[in-house]
Amino acid sequence: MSNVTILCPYCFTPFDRRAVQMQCVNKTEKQEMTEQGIYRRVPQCSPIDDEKYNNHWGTQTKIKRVFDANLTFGERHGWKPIQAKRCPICDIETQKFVCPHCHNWLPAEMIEKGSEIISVVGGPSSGKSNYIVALIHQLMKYQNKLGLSVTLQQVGRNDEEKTSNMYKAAKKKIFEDKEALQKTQETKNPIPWIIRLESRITKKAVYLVFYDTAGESFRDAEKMERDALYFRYSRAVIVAFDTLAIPKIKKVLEKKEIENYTEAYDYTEMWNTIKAFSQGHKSYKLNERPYAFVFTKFDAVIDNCEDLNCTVDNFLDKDDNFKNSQFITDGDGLVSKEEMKENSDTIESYLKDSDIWDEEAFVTDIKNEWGENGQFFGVSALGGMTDSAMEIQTKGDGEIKPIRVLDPLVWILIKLGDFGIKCK
Ligand SMILES: Nc1nc2c(ncn2[C@@H]2O[C@H](COP(=O)(O)OP(=O)(O)OP(=O)(O)O)[C@@H](O)[C@H]2O)c(=O)[nH]1
Ligand SMILES: [Mg+2]
Ligand SMILES: [Zn+2]
Ligand SMILES: [Zn+2]
Repeated sequence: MSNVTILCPYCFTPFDRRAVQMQCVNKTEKQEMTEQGIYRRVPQCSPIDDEKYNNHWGTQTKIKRVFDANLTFGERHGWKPIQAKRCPICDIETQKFVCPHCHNWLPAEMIEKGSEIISVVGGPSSGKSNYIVALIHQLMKYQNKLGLSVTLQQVGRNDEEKTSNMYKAAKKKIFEDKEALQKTQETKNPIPWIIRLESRITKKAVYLVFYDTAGESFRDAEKMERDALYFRYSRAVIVAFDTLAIPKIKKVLEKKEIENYTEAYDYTEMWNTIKAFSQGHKSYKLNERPYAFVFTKFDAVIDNCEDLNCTVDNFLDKDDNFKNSQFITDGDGLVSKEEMKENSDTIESYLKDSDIWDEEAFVTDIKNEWGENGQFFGVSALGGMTDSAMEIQTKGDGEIKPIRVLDPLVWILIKLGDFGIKCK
């Protein structure tokens, strides 16, 4: 435990656990007399300009003082948990850990137990934002079946930026107001969603980190520099592809006058970026890590299968609706690796077939590069299309039902191993 490397989910820079820093949390004030002889209240420990923090966020705000943790011998070697430390200025105790590179607040357990990260990436309009919310929704709902405990992290610059609160707002929008999330605005510094998954059985933990970047930023070479860090340091990646942007599917929907109100971008761009990065950095051995290649908005494939020329039998339940994962629908709660593999093979066959999706070069490329470490998934975050007002077109009882959104993550956890996922 002594020399564990922590990967900061803000700046994506790894650091040795022993280099962690602390931040003062003293909120008390004291009386101070001004030059005019008037008393005023000032903080006991005044916030200061912090270069690292301001550089990260491109701001000029003052923050509470950051200082070295000065770990004891036992803490350095991981024999003892890190105790609260006293601020060198005000002598008040704090247990708030921050990254030594960007001075952002990090979850205490990340420092205590190390961090491994799974990231979610995707091109513009690939459905990332809606997918992550649906993924969290389903994780919260089915964590027991999977033997996981899921915690939305409570760190951030302010309350709104804490994952738990970002989720609360987004969940209300999708699941109560039944509206899809809007296109993400391009910002210099997206806020990471940080979700901790811990196996109740083996106690192994991993952080699911999603930077809600506007997909456009993956297309900009300069920003790619930073985004490349995701690929370099993530143990596994979920890559979202926009199903509605596959040319064959686009054409069929247009012919049926089914309007896609979201602009469709070249869905292969993200893959080409990953491939170029992987080939340019062979030593990172990216293709030895699990990559889940996820076709989002798969409801469109199920609902238009006849026009799309494809048989979707293994995706259907007995009522001919898009079938959810077996561990959810079956009483035994066991994960079926076989079912996931079958679905992947089916998607692969659609891609290869010139009468169906006609994307042979793309699929062959992925298979050549990633082999068994890549698998295809078809998921639906919203369960149906959205209309011009972003309202989700529901079916049946009118509830929003994400389908198969957990599969990519479950497959990754099985691949990474030791998460105690029970399989058939
Ligand atoms: N049919 C269907 N449409 C979806 C689904 N999820 C998202 N969409 C549509 O796709 C649009 C884009 O989804 P987002 O989640 O905003 O995609 P994004 O990748 O975050 O996009 P950027 O923020 O622009 O990069 C949404 O506004 C919906 O109209 C789904 O599960 N099914
Ligand atoms: Mg988005
Ligand atoms: Zn950092
Ligand atoms: Zn202080």
